[in-house]
Amino acid sequence: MERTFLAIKPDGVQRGLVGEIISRFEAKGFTLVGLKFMQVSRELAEQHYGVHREKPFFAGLVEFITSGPVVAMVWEGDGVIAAARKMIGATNPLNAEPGTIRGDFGVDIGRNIIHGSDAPETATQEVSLWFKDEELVSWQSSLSSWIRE
Ligand code: DAT
Ligand code: MG
Repeated sequence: MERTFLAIKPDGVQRGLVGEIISRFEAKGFTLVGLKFMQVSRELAEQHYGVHREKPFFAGLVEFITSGPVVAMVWEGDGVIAAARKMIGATNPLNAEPGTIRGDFGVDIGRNIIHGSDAPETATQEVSLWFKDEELVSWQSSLSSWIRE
């Protein structure tokens, strides 16, 4: 079953958007299989954003993601990787459509509330970077037959 890694960034936590954001993925019909509230180390931040190492915003990005607690999550369901990216919206919240998380709650690319894996390969990498196998729980909601045919 497809899984993706999502993280509510320090701005989303500080602004009290944790419940709202989790509610959206629950209501959509995806399944939460991993969840932790944590302070991100510099090492984890640099690994997670390694692809952006050469970018001018890299130092600020690492500073920001380590500036306060985050909510790290793994969500499961067919199509969850692409659907979560759509629900999150464009990287710059000013370009993100209303109805998306960034479109509804953000105005600044450096405070864009939530991270979501962008493809199957990165989802696999990020899930294993952030979670140990034993921290992930396979389960099926009793509502599943009302969510998928
Ligand atoms: P996304 O988070 O939509 O996958 P990304 O992978 O291109 O976007 O960049 C990772 C994060 O880096 C992004 O959420 C915010 C920050 N970022 C990206 N481009 C930026 C820029 N031009 N200036 C400042 N921060 C930027
Ligand atoms: Mg990205």
